[in-house]
Amino acid sequence: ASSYKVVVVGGGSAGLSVASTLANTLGNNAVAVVEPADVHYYQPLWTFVGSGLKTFDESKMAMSEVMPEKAQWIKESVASFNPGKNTVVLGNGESISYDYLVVAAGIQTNWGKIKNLPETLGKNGVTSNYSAQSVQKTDEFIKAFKGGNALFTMPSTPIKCAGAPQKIMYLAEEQWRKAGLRPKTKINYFTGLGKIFAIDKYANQLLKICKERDLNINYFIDLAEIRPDSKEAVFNVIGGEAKGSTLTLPYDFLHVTPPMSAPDFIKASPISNADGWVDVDKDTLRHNKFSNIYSLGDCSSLPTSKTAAAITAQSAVVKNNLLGDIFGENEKITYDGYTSCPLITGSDKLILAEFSGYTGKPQETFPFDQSKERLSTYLLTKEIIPDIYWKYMLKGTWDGPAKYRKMFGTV
Ligand code: FAD
Ligand code: UQ1
Repeated sequence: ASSYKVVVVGGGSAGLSVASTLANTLGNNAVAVVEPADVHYYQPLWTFVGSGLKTFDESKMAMSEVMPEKAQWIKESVASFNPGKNTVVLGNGESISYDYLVVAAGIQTNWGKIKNLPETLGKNGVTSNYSAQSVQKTDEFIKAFKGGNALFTMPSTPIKCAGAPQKIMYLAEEQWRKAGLRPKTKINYFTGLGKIFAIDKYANQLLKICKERDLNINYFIDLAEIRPDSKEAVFNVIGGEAKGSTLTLPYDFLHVTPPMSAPDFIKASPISNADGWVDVDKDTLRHNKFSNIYSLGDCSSLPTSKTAAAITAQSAVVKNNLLGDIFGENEKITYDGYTSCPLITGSDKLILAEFSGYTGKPQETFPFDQSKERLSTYLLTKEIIPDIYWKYMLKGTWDGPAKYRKMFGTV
Protein backbone atom coordinates (compact mmCIF):
# COMPACT_ATOMS: atom_id res chain seq x y z
CA ALA A 1 0.00 0.00 0.00
CA SER A 2 1.14 3.57 -0.71
CA SER A 3 2.12 5.61 2.28
CA TYR A 4 2.16 9.36 2.83
CA LYS A 5 3.21 11.75 5.56
CA VAL A 6 -0.20 13.42 5.31
CA VAL A 7 -3.38 12.26 3.59
CA VAL A 8 -6.02 14.91 2.97
CA VAL A 9 -9.55 13.66 2.33
CA GLY A 10 -11.36 16.06 -0.03
CA GLY A 11 -10.09 18.65 -2.50
CA GLY A 12 -12.66 21.33 -1.70
CA SER A 13 -12.11 24.72 -0.09
CA ALA A 14 -10.79 23.23 3.14
CA GLY A 15 -8.75 20.36 1.76
CA LEU A 16 -6.85 22.39 -0.80
CA SER A 17 -6.14 25.37 1.45
CA VAL A 18 -4.46 22.98 3.91
CA ALA A 19 -2.82 20.66 1.35
CA SER A 20 -1.14 23.56 -0.50
CA THR A 21 0.87 24.71 2.47
CA LEU A 22 1.64 21.19 3.69
CA ALA A 23 2.84 20.09 0.25
CA ASN A 24 5.05 23.17 -0.08
CA THR A 25 6.53 22.60 3.35
CA LEU A 26 6.89 18.81 3.26
CA GLY A 27 8.01 18.49 -0.37
CA ASN A 28 7.07 16.37 -3.36
CA ASN A 29 4.57 13.56 -2.75
CA ALA A 30 4.65 13.70 1.03
CA VAL A 31 1.02 14.83 0.85
CA ALA A 32 -1.79 13.00 -0.94
CA VAL A 33 -5.20 14.50 -1.66
CA VAL A 34 -7.95 11.94 -2.14
CA GLU A 35 -10.62 13.58 -4.29
CA PRO A 36 -12.90 11.87 -6.84
CA ALA A 37 -14.26 14.98 -8.60
CA ASP A 38 -12.96 16.40 -11.91
CA VAL A 39 -14.11 19.89 -11.05
CA HIS A 40 -13.60 22.19 -8.08
CA TYR A 41 -16.37 24.72 -7.43
CA TYR A 42 -16.23 28.07 -5.68
CA GLN A 43 -19.72 27.54 -4.30
CA PRO A 44 -20.10 31.02 -2.72
CA LEU A 45 -20.45 32.34 -6.27
CA TRP A 46 -23.59 30.25 -6.82
CA THR A 47 -25.83 32.91 -5.28
CA PHE A 48 -24.56 35.28 -7.97
CA VAL A 49 -24.83 32.61 -10.67
CA GLY A 50 -28.42 31.81 -9.66
CA SER A 51 -29.41 35.43 -10.18
CA GLY A 52 -27.48 36.03 -13.38
CA LEU A 53 -24.85 38.31 -11.83
CA LYS A 54 -21.99 35.90 -12.62
CA THR A 55 -21.64 33.05 -15.09
CA PHE A 56 -21.50 29.43 -13.95
CA ASP A 57 -18.09 29.05 -15.59
CA GLU A 58 -16.65 31.66 -13.24
CA SER A 59 -17.47 29.36 -10.30
CA LYS A 60 -15.46 26.37 -11.54
CA MET A 61 -11.93 25.18 -12.23
CA ALA A 62 -10.62 21.82 -13.38
CA MET A 63 -9.45 19.92 -10.29
CA SER A 64 -6.11 19.34 -12.06
CA GLU A 65 -5.60 23.12 -12.21
CA VAL A 66 -6.16 23.77 -8.52
CA MET A 67 -4.48 20.67 -7.10
CA PRO A 68 -1.24 21.69 -5.34
CA GLU A 69 1.67 20.87 -7.63
CA LYS A 70 3.69 19.01 -5.04
CA ALA A 71 0.78 16.95 -3.76
CA GLN A 72 -0.19 13.54 -5.10
CA TRP A 73 -3.76 13.62 -6.38
CA ILE A 74 -5.49 10.28 -5.79
CA LYS A 75 -8.60 10.44 -7.96
CA GLU A 76 -10.75 8.16 -5.85
CA SER A 77 -13.21 8.56 -3.03
CA VAL A 78 -12.53 7.44 0.51
CA ALA A 79 -14.88 4.60 1.45
CA SER A 80 -13.87 4.01 5.07
CA PHE A 81 -11.42 4.86 7.82
CA ASN A 82 -9.17 2.59 9.91
CA PRO A 83 -7.80 5.07 12.43
CA GLY A 84 -6.31 2.31 14.56
CA LYS A 85 -4.15 1.20 11.62
CA ASN A 86 -3.57 4.68 10.19
CA THR A 87 -5.12 3.74 6.86
CA VAL A 88 -8.05 4.76 4.72
CA VAL A 89 -9.76 2.44 2.26
CA LEU A 90 -10.52 3.88 -1.17
CA GLY A 91 -13.55 3.32 -3.37
CA ASN A 92 -11.47 0.96 -5.53
CA GLY A 93 -10.69 -1.23 -2.51
CA GLU A 94 -7.07 -0.15 -2.11
CA SER A 95 -5.74 1.03 1.25
CA ILE A 96 -3.36 3.91 1.74
CA SER A 97 -1.56 4.74 4.94
CA TYR A 98 -0.61 7.99 6.59
CA ASP A 99 1.22 9.49 9.53
CA TYR A 100 -1.34 12.31 9.72
CA LEU A 101 -4.86 12.53 8.33
CA VAL A 102 -6.85 15.68 7.52
CA VAL A 103 -10.54 15.10 6.87
CA ALA A 104 -12.24 17.76 4.73
CA ALA A 105 -14.97 16.00 2.75
CA GLY A 106 -17.68 18.67 3.03
CA ILE A 107 -21.36 18.25 3.87
CA GLN A 108 -23.83 15.87 2.22
CA THR A 109 -26.94 17.25 0.50
CA ASN A 110 -29.85 14.85 1.01
CA TRP A 111 -32.13 15.63 -1.97
CA GLY A 112 -34.01 12.36 -1.54
CA LYS A 113 -35.35 13.37 1.88
CA ILE A 114 -37.88 15.64 0.13
CA LYS A 115 -40.44 13.48 -1.64
CA ASN A 116 -40.23 13.93 -5.45
CA LEU A 117 -37.43 16.49 -5.26
CA PRO A 118 -34.77 14.48 -7.16
CA GLU A 119 -37.09 14.05 -10.16
CA THR A 120 -38.56 17.58 -10.13
CA LEU A 121 -35.38 19.60 -9.53
CA GLY A 122 -34.50 21.82 -12.47
CA LYS A 123 -37.96 21.49 -14.04
CA ASN A 124 -41.11 23.63 -14.12
CA GLY A 125 -40.00 26.33 -11.73
CA VAL A 126 -38.39 24.06 -9.09
CA THR A 127 -34.75 24.90 -8.52
CA SER A 128 -31.89 25.13 -6.02
CA ASN A 129 -28.60 27.00 -5.84
CA TYR A 130 -27.22 24.04 -3.85
CA SER A 131 -26.19 21.86 -6.79
CA ALA A 132 -23.93 22.52 -9.76
CA GLN A 133 -26.68 21.42 -12.17
CA SER A 134 -29.72 23.18 -10.74
CA VAL A 135 -27.95 26.46 -9.95
CA GLN A 136 -27.80 26.94 -13.71
CA LYS A 137 -31.62 26.78 -13.82
CA THR A 138 -32.33 29.32 -11.08
CA ASP A 139 -31.68 32.42 -13.18
CA GLU A 140 -33.66 30.96 -16.09
CA PHE A 141 -36.69 30.31 -13.85
CA ILE A 142 -36.46 33.73 -12.16
CA LYS A 143 -36.52 35.41 -15.56
CA ALA A 144 -39.33 33.18 -16.90
CA PHE A 145 -41.54 33.87 -13.85
CA LYS A 146 -44.75 35.74 -14.74
CA GLY A 147 -46.07 36.37 -11.24
CA GLY A 148 -47.86 34.15 -8.74
CA ASN A 149 -46.57 32.30 -5.70
CA ALA A 150 -42.83 32.21 -5.10
CA LEU A 151 -41.62 29.97 -2.26
CA PHE A 152 -38.13 29.76 -0.75
CA THR A 153 -37.22 27.08 1.76
CA MET A 154 -34.59 26.47 4.44
CA PRO A 155 -34.46 23.13 6.27
CA SER A 156 -34.16 22.55 10.02
CA THR A 157 -30.88 20.62 9.61
CA PRO A 158 -27.44 22.25 9.73
CA ILE A 159 -26.55 23.49 6.24
CA LYS A 160 -23.61 25.21 4.57
CA CYS A 161 -23.93 28.97 4.31
CA ALA A 162 -27.06 29.48 6.36
CA GLY A 163 -27.73 32.80 4.61
CA ALA A 164 -27.86 31.44 1.05
CA PRO A 165 -31.51 30.24 1.20
CA GLN A 166 -32.66 33.85 1.74
CA LYS A 167 -30.05 35.68 -0.38
CA ILE A 168 -31.60 34.30 -3.56
CA MET A 169 -35.02 35.52 -2.39
CA TYR A 170 -33.78 39.12 -2.17
CA LEU A 171 -32.23 38.90 -5.62
CA ALA A 172 -35.31 37.31 -7.19
CA GLU A 173 -37.64 39.85 -5.56
CA GLU A 174 -35.54 42.70 -6.93
CA GLN A 175 -35.76 41.32 -10.47
CA TRP A 176 -39.51 40.74 -10.27
CA ARG A 177 -40.04 44.24 -8.85
CA LYS A 178 -38.02 45.79 -11.67
CA ALA A 179 -40.02 43.76 -14.19
CA GLY A 180 -43.28 45.17 -12.80
CA LEU A 181 -44.41 41.76 -11.53
CA ARG A 182 -44.45 42.59 -7.84
CA PRO A 183 -48.17 43.48 -7.54
CA LYS A 184 -49.12 40.01 -8.77
CA THR A 185 -46.43 38.14 -6.83
CA LYS A 186 -46.56 36.69 -3.32
CA ILE A 187 -43.26 35.75 -1.76
CA ASN A 188 -42.98 33.36 1.19
CA TYR A 189 -39.89 32.11 3.01
CA PHE A 190 -40.17 28.94 5.06
CA THR A 191 -37.52 28.09 7.59
CA GLY A 192 -37.34 25.04 9.79
CA LEU A 193 -35.69 27.22 12.42
CA GLY A 194 -37.12 29.83 14.78
CA LYS A 195 -35.00 32.78 13.59
CA ILE A 196 -34.17 34.34 10.24
CA PHE A 197 -30.46 34.46 11.18
CA ALA A 198 -28.59 33.25 14.26
CA ILE A 199 -27.04 36.58 15.24
CA ASP A 200 -29.51 39.28 16.33
CA LYS A 201 -27.47 42.21 15.02
CA TYR A 202 -27.96 40.92 11.46
CA ALA A 203 -31.34 39.26 12.00
CA ASN A 204 -32.86 42.60 13.04
CA GLN A 205 -31.72 44.28 9.82
CA LEU A 206 -32.93 41.37 7.71
CA LEU A 207 -36.35 41.44 9.36
CA LYS A 208 -36.65 45.14 8.57
CA ILE A 209 -35.78 44.50 4.94
CA CYS A 210 -38.29 41.65 4.71
CA LYS A 211 -41.01 43.87 6.11
CA GLU A 212 -40.25 46.76 3.74
CA ARG A 213 -40.14 44.43 0.75
CA ASP A 214 -43.20 42.39 1.71
CA LEU A 215 -41.36 39.09 2.13
CA ASN A 216 -43.31 36.84 4.50
CA ILE A 217 -41.16 34.84 6.89
CA ASN A 218 -42.61 31.60 8.25
CA TYR A 219 -40.84 29.81 11.12
CA PHE A 220 -40.59 26.15 12.12
CA ILE A 221 -41.85 24.88 8.78
CA ASP A 222 -39.96 22.19 6.86
CA LEU A 223 -40.52 21.28 3.22
CA ALA A 224 -41.54 17.60 2.98
CA GLU A 225 -42.87 16.94 -0.51
CA ILE A 226 -43.30 18.39 -3.98
CA ARG A 227 -46.34 17.53 -6.11
CA PRO A 228 -45.20 18.46 -9.59
CA ASP A 229 -48.52 17.68 -11.32
CA SER A 230 -50.55 20.10 -9.22
CA LYS A 231 -47.51 22.38 -8.61
CA GLU A 232 -47.92 22.19 -4.84
CA ALA A 233 -45.42 22.08 -2.00
CA VAL A 234 -46.24 20.19 1.19
CA PHE A 235 -44.71 21.34 4.47
CA ASN A 236 -44.47 19.88 7.96
CA VAL A 237 -45.11 22.32 10.76
CA ILE A 238 -42.46 21.42 13.35
CA GLY A 239 -42.99 24.13 15.98
CA GLY A 240 -45.43 26.72 17.25
CA GLU A 241 -49.17 26.29 17.80
CA ALA A 242 -49.83 24.26 14.66
CA LYS A 243 -46.98 21.84 15.40
CA GLY A 244 -47.61 18.40 13.92
CA SER A 245 -49.87 19.66 11.12
CA THR A 246 -49.08 19.93 7.43
CA LEU A 247 -49.49 22.81 5.02
CA THR A 248 -50.01 22.50 1.26
CA LEU A 249 -49.34 25.52 -0.93
CA PRO A 250 -49.35 26.11 -4.68
CA TYR A 251 -46.15 27.42 -6.25
CA ASP A 252 -45.13 29.00 -9.52
CA PHE A 253 -41.49 29.29 -8.46
CA LEU A 254 -39.86 27.18 -5.75
CA HIS A 255 -36.26 27.54 -4.55
CA VAL A 256 -35.34 24.57 -2.35
CA THR A 257 -32.51 24.29 0.11
CA PRO A 258 -32.26 20.54 0.71
CA PRO A 259 -31.72 18.97 4.13
CA MET A 260 -28.05 18.23 4.75
CA SER A 261 -26.02 15.99 7.06
CA ALA A 262 -22.58 14.65 7.70
CA PRO A 263 -21.46 12.41 4.81
CA ASP A 264 -22.61 8.79 5.27
CA PHE A 265 -19.08 7.34 5.01
CA ILE A 266 -17.99 9.54 7.92
CA LYS A 267 -21.13 8.87 9.93
CA ALA A 268 -20.47 5.14 9.64
CA SER A 269 -16.82 5.46 10.72
CA PRO A 270 -15.00 5.43 14.09
CA ILE A 271 -13.97 9.09 13.64
CA SER A 272 -17.48 10.59 13.89
CA ASN A 273 -19.37 11.92 16.89
CA ALA A 274 -22.96 10.93 17.71
CA ASP A 275 -24.30 13.34 15.06
CA GLY A 276 -21.99 12.00 12.36
CA TRP A 277 -19.50 14.87 12.14
CA VAL A 278 -15.75 14.34 12.47
CA ASP A 279 -15.26 14.63 16.21
CA VAL A 280 -12.63 17.34 16.75
CA ASP A 281 -11.64 19.66 19.57
CA LYS A 282 -13.23 23.03 18.85
CA ASP A 283 -10.07 24.95 19.76
CA THR A 284 -7.20 22.91 18.29
CA LEU A 285 -9.15 21.09 15.51
CA ARG A 286 -7.42 17.89 16.55
CA HIS A 287 -9.50 14.72 16.74
CA ASN A 288 -10.80 14.01 20.23
CA LYS A 289 -9.74 10.32 20.12
CA PHE A 290 -7.09 9.96 17.43
CA SER A 291 -4.33 12.51 17.93
CA ASN A 292 -2.91 12.25 14.39
CA ILE A 293 -6.22 13.23 12.77
CA TYR A 294 -7.48 16.77 12.14
CA SER A 295 -10.67 17.97 10.52
CA LEU A 296 -12.02 21.30 9.32
CA GLY A 297 -14.73 22.71 7.13
CA ASP A 298 -18.27 21.49 6.62
CA CYS A 299 -17.74 17.85 7.68
CA SER A 300 -16.21 18.77 11.05
CA SER A 301 -17.99 18.95 14.40
CA LEU A 302 -16.86 22.59 14.90
CA PRO A 303 -19.86 24.34 16.45
CA THR A 304 -19.88 27.34 14.15
CA SER A 305 -21.66 28.25 10.94
CA LYS A 306 -20.35 26.22 7.97
CA THR A 307 -18.76 28.58 5.41
CA ALA A 308 -15.68 28.97 3.24
CA ALA A 309 -14.94 32.12 5.24
CA ALA A 310 -14.75 30.06 8.44
CA ILE A 311 -12.24 27.78 6.72
CA THR A 312 -9.83 30.69 6.20
CA ALA A 313 -9.31 30.79 9.96
CA GLN A 314 -9.64 27.03 10.53
CA SER A 315 -7.03 26.15 7.92
CA ALA A 316 -4.44 28.35 9.61
CA VAL A 317 -4.99 26.46 12.85
CA VAL A 318 -4.81 22.98 11.28
CA LYS A 319 -1.64 23.81 9.34
CA ASN A 320 0.11 25.36 12.30
CA ASN A 321 -0.80 22.61 14.72
CA LEU A 322 -0.11 19.72 12.35
CA LEU A 323 3.27 21.11 11.29
CA GLY A 324 3.95 21.64 14.97
CA ASP A 325 3.28 17.94 15.55
CA ILE A 326 5.70 17.02 12.77
CA PHE A 327 8.52 19.43 13.59
CA GLY A 328 7.86 19.79 17.28
CA GLU A 329 8.69 23.45 17.37
CA ASN A 330 5.84 25.92 16.81
CA GLU A 331 3.38 27.01 19.43
CA LYS A 332 -0.13 25.59 19.14
CA ILE A 333 -2.81 28.08 18.12
CA THR A 334 -6.57 27.93 18.55
CA TYR A 335 -9.66 28.70 16.48
CA ASP A 336 -12.08 31.32 17.78
CA GLY A 337 -15.18 30.25 15.82
CA TYR A 338 -14.81 33.01 13.18
CA THR A 339 -17.27 32.74 10.32
CA SER A 340 -18.85 35.09 7.84
CA CYS A 341 -21.95 35.25 5.70
CA PRO A 342 -22.14 37.87 2.97
CA LEU A 343 -25.91 38.50 2.88
CA ILE A 344 -26.60 39.86 -0.59
CA THR A 345 -29.85 41.83 -0.44
CA GLY A 346 -29.84 43.27 -3.98
CA SER A 347 -27.69 43.63 -7.08
CA ASP A 348 -25.84 46.55 -5.47
CA LYS A 349 -25.96 45.91 -1.74
CA LEU A 350 -24.98 43.47 0.94
CA ILE A 351 -24.87 42.96 4.71
CA LEU A 352 -21.48 41.50 5.59
CA ALA A 353 -22.15 39.40 8.68
CA GLU A 354 -18.90 38.38 10.41
CA PHE A 355 -19.05 36.79 13.82
CA SER A 356 -17.82 34.05 16.09
CA GLY A 357 -20.10 31.05 16.13
CA TYR A 358 -18.62 30.25 19.56
CA THR A 359 -19.53 33.49 21.32
CA GLY A 360 -22.29 34.77 19.03
CA LYS A 361 -20.50 38.13 18.97
CA PRO A 362 -19.86 40.10 15.76
CA GLN A 363 -16.21 40.07 14.58
CA GLU A 364 -16.37 42.70 11.86
CA THR A 365 -13.28 43.50 9.79
CA PHE A 366 -14.05 47.05 8.71
CA PRO A 367 -14.36 50.19 10.83
CA PHE A 368 -18.03 50.71 9.90
CA ASP A 369 -21.30 49.03 10.79
CA GLN A 370 -21.41 45.97 8.53
CA SER A 371 -25.04 45.23 9.40
CA LYS A 372 -26.03 48.14 7.09
CA GLU A 373 -26.56 47.33 3.43
CA ARG A 374 -23.59 48.63 1.44
CA LEU A 375 -22.30 48.78 -2.12
CA SER A 376 -18.70 48.52 -0.92
CA THR A 377 -19.14 45.13 0.75
CA TYR A 378 -21.19 43.97 -2.23
CA LEU A 379 -18.33 44.75 -4.61
CA LEU A 380 -15.83 43.20 -2.21
CA THR A 381 -17.79 39.94 -2.16
CA LYS A 382 -18.54 39.86 -5.88
CA GLU A 383 -15.23 41.02 -7.35
CA ILE A 384 -12.42 40.80 -4.80
CA ILE A 385 -13.08 37.82 -2.52
CA PRO A 386 -13.37 35.34 -5.45
CA ASP A 387 -9.93 36.48 -6.58
CA ILE A 388 -8.56 36.05 -3.06
CA TYR A 389 -10.04 32.56 -3.06
CA TRP A 390 -8.46 31.31 -6.30
CA LYS A 391 -5.14 33.11 -5.98
CA TYR A 392 -4.45 32.92 -2.26
CA MET A 393 -6.83 30.75 -0.24
CA LEU A 394 -6.43 27.67 -2.42
CA LYS A 395 -2.66 28.28 -2.50
CA GLY A 396 -2.59 28.28 1.28
CA THR A 397 -1.62 31.94 1.67
CA TRP A 398 -4.90 33.49 2.86
CA ASP A 399 -5.63 33.06 6.56
CA GLY A 400 -8.73 35.22 6.53
CA PRO A 401 -9.21 38.81 7.57
CA ALA A 402 -8.00 38.53 11.21
CA LYS A 403 -4.89 40.57 10.50
CA TYR A 404 -7.00 43.34 8.95
CA ARG A 405 -9.16 43.43 12.05
CA LYS A 406 -5.97 44.11 14.00
CA MET A 407 -4.84 46.71 11.48
CA PHE A 408 -8.18 48.55 11.53
CA GLY A 409 -8.38 48.16 15.30
CA THR A 410 -11.76 46.47 14.91
CA VAL A 411 -10.83 43.22 16.74
P1 FAD B 1 -16.42 21.42 -0.14
O1 FAD B 1 -15.82 22.67 -0.66
O2 FAD B 1 -17.84 21.15 -0.47
O3 FAD B 1 -15.48 20.23 -0.62
C1 FAD B 1 -15.65 18.89 -0.23
C2 FAD B 1 -14.85 18.02 -1.18
O4 FAD B 1 -14.79 16.70 -0.67
C3 FAD B 1 -15.47 17.94 -2.57
O5 FAD B 1 -14.53 18.27 -3.55
C4 FAD B 1 -15.93 16.50 -2.67
O6 FAD B 1 -15.85 15.99 -3.98
C5 FAD B 1 -14.97 15.81 -1.73
N1 FAD B 1 -15.48 14.53 -1.21
C6 FAD B 1 -16.74 14.23 -0.85
N2 FAD B 1 -16.81 12.95 -0.45
C7 FAD B 1 -15.57 12.44 -0.55
C8 FAD B 1 -15.01 11.16 -0.29
N3 FAD B 1 -15.76 10.12 0.14
N4 FAD B 1 -13.69 10.98 -0.49
C9 FAD B 1 -12.91 12.00 -0.93
N5 FAD B 1 -13.40 13.23 -1.21
C10 FAD B 1 -14.71 13.43 -1.01
N6 FAD B 1 -19.36 30.19 2.05
C11 FAD B 1 -18.90 31.45 2.31
O7 FAD B 1 -17.90 31.61 3.00
N7 FAD B 1 -19.52 32.56 1.81
C12 FAD B 1 -20.61 32.44 1.01
O8 FAD B 1 -21.13 33.45 0.54
C13 FAD B 1 -21.11 31.14 0.70
N8 FAD B 1 -22.21 30.98 -0.07
C14 FAD B 1 -22.61 29.72 -0.44
C15 FAD B 1 -23.67 29.59 -1.31
C16 FAD B 1 -24.09 28.34 -1.75
C17 FAD B 1 -25.26 28.23 -2.68
C18 FAD B 1 -23.38 27.18 -1.31
C19 FAD B 1 -23.77 25.82 -1.81
C20 FAD B 1 -22.34 27.32 -0.41
C21 FAD B 1 -21.94 28.58 0.04
N9 FAD B 1 -20.88 28.75 0.95
C22 FAD B 1 -20.44 30.01 1.26
C23 FAD B 1 -20.35 27.58 1.69
C24 FAD B 1 -19.02 27.07 1.18
O9 FAD B 1 -19.08 26.79 -0.19
C25 FAD B 1 -18.65 25.81 1.96
O10 FAD B 1 -18.76 26.07 3.35
C26 FAD B 1 -17.24 25.35 1.65
O11 FAD B 1 -17.10 25.03 0.28
C27 FAD B 1 -16.87 24.16 2.51
O12 FAD B 1 -15.62 23.65 2.15
P2 FAD B 1 -15.28 22.11 2.40
O13 FAD B 1 -13.92 21.93 1.86
O14 FAD B 1 -15.60 21.73 3.78
O15 FAD B 1 -16.34 21.35 1.44
C1 UQ1 C 1 -13.17 35.37 3.21
O1 UQ1 C 1 -11.99 35.47 3.52
C2 UQ1 C 1 -13.57 34.32 2.33
O2 UQ1 C 1 -12.66 33.42 1.86
C3 UQ1 C 1 -11.91 33.74 0.76
C4 UQ1 C 1 -14.89 34.19 1.99
O3 UQ1 C 1 -15.18 33.10 1.24
C5 UQ1 C 1 -16.18 33.05 0.41
C6 UQ1 C 1 -15.88 35.13 2.46
O4 UQ1 C 1 -17.07 35.02 2.15
C7 UQ1 C 1 -15.46 36.21 3.33
C8 UQ1 C 1 -16.49 37.20 3.78
C9 UQ1 C 1 -14.14 36.31 3.70
C10 UQ1 C 1 -13.69 37.40 4.63
C11 UQ1 C 1 -12.85 38.42 3.96
C12 UQ1 C 1 -12.90 39.75 4.16
C13 UQ1 C 1 -11.96 40.62 3.40
C14 UQ1 C 1 -13.87 40.40 5.06
